[in-house]
Amino acid sequence: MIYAPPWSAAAWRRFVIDHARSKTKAAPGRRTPRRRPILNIAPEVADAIRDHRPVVALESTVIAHGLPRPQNLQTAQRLQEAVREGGAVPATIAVIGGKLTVGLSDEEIRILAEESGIRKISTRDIPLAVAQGWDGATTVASTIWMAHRAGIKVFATGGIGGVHRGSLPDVSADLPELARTPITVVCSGAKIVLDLPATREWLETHAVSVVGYQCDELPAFYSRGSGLPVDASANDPAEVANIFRAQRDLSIESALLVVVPVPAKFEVPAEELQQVLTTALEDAEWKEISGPALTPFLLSQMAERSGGATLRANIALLENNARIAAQIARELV
Ligand code: PSU
Ligand code: MN
Repeated sequence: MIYAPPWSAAAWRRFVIDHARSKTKAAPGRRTPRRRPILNIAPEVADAIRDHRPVVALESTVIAHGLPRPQNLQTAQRLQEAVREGGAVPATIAVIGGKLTVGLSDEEIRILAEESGIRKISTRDIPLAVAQGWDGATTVASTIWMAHRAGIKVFATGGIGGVHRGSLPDVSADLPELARTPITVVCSGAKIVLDLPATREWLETHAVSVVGYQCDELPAFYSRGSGLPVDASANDPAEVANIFRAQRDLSIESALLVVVPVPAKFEVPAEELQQVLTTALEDAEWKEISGPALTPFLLSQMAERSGGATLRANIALLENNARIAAQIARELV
């Protein structure tokens, strides 16, 4: 089966790519172009998509807000290399000057990693960012929104957002976006800072299939296990590709969530994390930190209080996921 992006499929992709390549010219007698490109796709990425070569999308919130400097910039570059080592073209995604950009330049990545005041852009922010010309890093939600519309089939990250703990209901926009975006998402589950059982239930309710990559338990990010079940296991990239193809053949519109445990030698056992986490959560409540600021705050607190162990685990799993995502993308062309 030929994989079809949404709306009028091939025509849409041609429109997006052709318009991203050449500057849109105004029709004679008109002051502004009738149609503007919706996505700004880097030529290398656009060529790979058009020629049906493997591409892996990467998010940028993890660069701008999820990791401390200078490890964030190094990791962003390492993730792109890991995708290339795995045999695919990397497409790191963000919003640059209001342009929805698929495939960032080295300079754009540096800006996201080093400048202050970079926004965190979720799906609801996309139209605001476009209209007001923002610079911003994209979350899992907004990254897969763009990646899918560019015709990319595989996305890699560290951890997805989920249902937060606490009395105020806070559910990441990552979850509803996973429920309506047909793309393969490779990650290491959701972070321990979240309510993992509630997140697992949400995925089930909204029909997002969860496949354990060489594992039969949902990983808990820094830890290899959570005690929560996956829906099926896959042993290699070809098996994952098979499941995604079945989803597309059935016109299922949700993502395929592929969960990969952190490499064993970087694992931080869940019991060790508990103390660190409890303190970080108390701190967040004391300082009244909530909304989009909560995830980055908890991550940095935990890295500090674990002597860097959570940070090393985070970087190791990101790289591992990027490499596996590339192998899956190769099976899907
Ligand atoms: N998990 C990480 N690091 C991160 C994030 C998740 O280990 O930086 C980011 C991702 O971009 C994810 C976002 O999409 O946090 C979720 O934020 P929120 O809970 O505000 O939706
Ligand atoms: Mn939130």
